[in-house]
Amino acid sequence: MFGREGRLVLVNGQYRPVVPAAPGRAQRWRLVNGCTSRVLAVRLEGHTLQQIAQDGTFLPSPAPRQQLVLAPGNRADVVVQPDRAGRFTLIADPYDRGSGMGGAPASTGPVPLATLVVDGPAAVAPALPATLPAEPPPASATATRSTSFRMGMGGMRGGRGDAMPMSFTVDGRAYDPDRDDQIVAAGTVEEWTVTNTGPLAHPFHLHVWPFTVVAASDGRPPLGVPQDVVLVPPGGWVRLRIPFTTHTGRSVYHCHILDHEDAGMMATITVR
Ligand SMILES: [Cu+2]
Repeated sequence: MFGREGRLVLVNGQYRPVVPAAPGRAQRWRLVNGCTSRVLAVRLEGHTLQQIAQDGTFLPSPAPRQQLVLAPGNRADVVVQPDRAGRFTLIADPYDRGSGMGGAPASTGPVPLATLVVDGPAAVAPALPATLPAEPPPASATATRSTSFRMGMGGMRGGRGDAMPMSFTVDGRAYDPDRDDQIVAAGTVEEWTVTNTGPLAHPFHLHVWPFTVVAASDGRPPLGVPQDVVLVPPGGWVRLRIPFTTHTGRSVYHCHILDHEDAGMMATITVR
């Protein structure tokens, strides 16, 4: 129900690798949450992560983060500037993904991911640029649309005692690649409200057309730049602005918890 989480979290295929660094020398890390279900709330002991990009596009300016929350599929570029020698653990803190239908909480951790080992002669860290080449978000939308992630309770089938599987759907329908779920007129900018009717957070991922988050029901401040995965809080919603101005064609959107997607929490979108 929560999506399977592996026993180990690997970094570049390695278990708790060492990342060498020199004091004062900046490193750019491209963090990708490639986990099937786990939300990674990442922090580096003794350091502030300077986030410069999300899902491959620049933020307007470097944003200092004590902790960076990455849903499965999310990416972030961060600059790490160690200012002293020492060993510092990169940690994924427990993150509350909500709960399952029976109320069991979905949270694990903390998980040590890697160790930054800083030693050697000190260098002077260059200053980060004050502004970054961020794409401006679309100013307004010309159409609205709603869609919802739904998780249904399993149960016993009428008297025969067969267990019915839980259902994972978009708008109550399991994925059918031959069905058109959303048809969008090419050239429009749409505002989508993506709701989550269940008690567990689902990461929404739209292929092909990046979106800018306008607001979220949990009050998270939007990043204000295009991204392609956003966590929809339990019993909540996110509002997205999506320019369908670059490509026509057919694609999909889905929950980025792979077990949910595989069970049917995916839908088609056709832009024409
Ligand atoms: Cu999901």
